[in-house]
Amino acid sequence: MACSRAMVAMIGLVVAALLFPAALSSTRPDQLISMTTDGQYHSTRPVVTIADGLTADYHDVSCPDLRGIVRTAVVEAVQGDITIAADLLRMFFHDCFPQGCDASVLLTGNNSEQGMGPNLTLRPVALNLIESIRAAVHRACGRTVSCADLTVLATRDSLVLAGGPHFDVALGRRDALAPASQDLVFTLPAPSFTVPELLKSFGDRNLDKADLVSLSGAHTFGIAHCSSFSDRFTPDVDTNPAIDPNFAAKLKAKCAKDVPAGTVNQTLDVRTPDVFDNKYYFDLIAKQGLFKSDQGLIVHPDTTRMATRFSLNQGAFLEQFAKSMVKMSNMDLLTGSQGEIRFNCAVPNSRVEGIETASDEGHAAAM
Ligand code: HEM
Ligand SMILES: *[C@@H]1O[C@H](CO)[C@@H](O)[C@H](O)[C@H]1NC(C)=O
Ligand SMILES: *[C@@H]1O[C@H](CO)[C@@H](O)[C@H](O)[C@H]1NC(C)=O
Ligand SMILES: CC(=O)N[C@H]1CO[C@H](CO)[C@@H](O)[C@@H]1O
Repeated sequence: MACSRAMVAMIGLVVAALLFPAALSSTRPDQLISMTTDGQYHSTRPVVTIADGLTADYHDVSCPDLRGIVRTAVVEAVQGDITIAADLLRMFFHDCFPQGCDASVLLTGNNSEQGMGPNLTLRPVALNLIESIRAAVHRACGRTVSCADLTVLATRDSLVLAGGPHFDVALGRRDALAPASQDLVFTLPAPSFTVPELLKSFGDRNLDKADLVSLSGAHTFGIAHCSSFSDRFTPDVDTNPAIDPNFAAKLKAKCAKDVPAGTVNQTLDVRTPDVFDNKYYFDLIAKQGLFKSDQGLIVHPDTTRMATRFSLNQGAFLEQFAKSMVKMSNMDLLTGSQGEIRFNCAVPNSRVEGIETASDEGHAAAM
């Protein structure tokens, strides 16, 4: 009984989403207007274990205005271009997943992660925003805050602006001295992955099924390029989950015009492309998930229940997403005297000309 009522409710939601996609995206302007810049957030979310070496008040003495400076810069950037929120979230994932959040993904130059396959077109706008926030924070406080902490804070703030959940960010991360190795960067999952492959990939990082199903919901906003989903034009019954034939035909026609390659893009969530909500899971139910890795979640017996639940209960999705973000932001960190605090987020201190890289942190404010 309960089960069939849930089915009816679910079908109702899907029909509503199909009929009124515009109405469902109407939250965006309010989200932006209701944003405050006073530096105060009050989280009601459950406390998740904080990683060793991090504390909530890490920079309170050395940089009391830190959270306000970051928030102001993010509000300004995201109000000008909401798509930056998705860019930041993807960059956060690519920073944290391979070897922990250490801003290694921001490094440019030889062997940079940005030049490796799975970077999958990280957009310079997000990289540049973090560096401009770094400059503002270091102007106010000296070289006291790492690019790694700034990336996590800015990502959280932009997520809230796009409609996503707020979560508390503990601080004290340090920056990597060099980019992650190619082997680690290639541990990032590919869009062609099946659910067992995704579970293995996440499991290797101590991320579980709830982390996979909720964090994949990040594909509720942002864009992808044709090369990431061209395997979806011709689904193969054995390994490639079903796709709505009209949707497949549209994608195929769109990508036929992708000349030169990489110029066409497709929104990841066809219902509310710029809003962080649970419509991604509606897409999956309608067989309109863009990647094989997305669509599999609603089909595979290990994940279908949770993906369906997130489509029915946005609160449950946002709560799990927040928990999983905290978990990912605390994995394998550099803290204490490990790593460094960069002078420039794109360059390790060892490559900064004419700078003594000895421990002058904390005195930089006097410079
Ligand atoms: C579960 C495995 C995942 C796979 C296979 C995957 C794969 C991809 C791919 C292929 C793209 C498009 C790249 C392009 O063509 O330009 C993309 C975009 C994106 N991904 Fe994922 N991703 C995964 C998990 C995540 C996670 C955990 C997050 C964050 C929590 C995330 C956030 C995003 C965002 C926000 C975008 C859009 C970026 C933009 O618009 O600039 N993804 N992902
Ligand atoms: C990159 O490597 C080349 C050749 O080893 C070297 O000349 C160059 O200075 C390096 N660039 C950076 C930014 O480290
Ligand atoms: C995606 O395509 C649209 C429409 O062609 C374009 O306006 C937008 O700038 C593109 N976005 C990116 C990130 O390339
Ligand atoms: C931003 C960036 O550096 N993107 C690179 C990602 O990787 C591909 C393939 O290795 C490069 O062609 C892009 O330039």
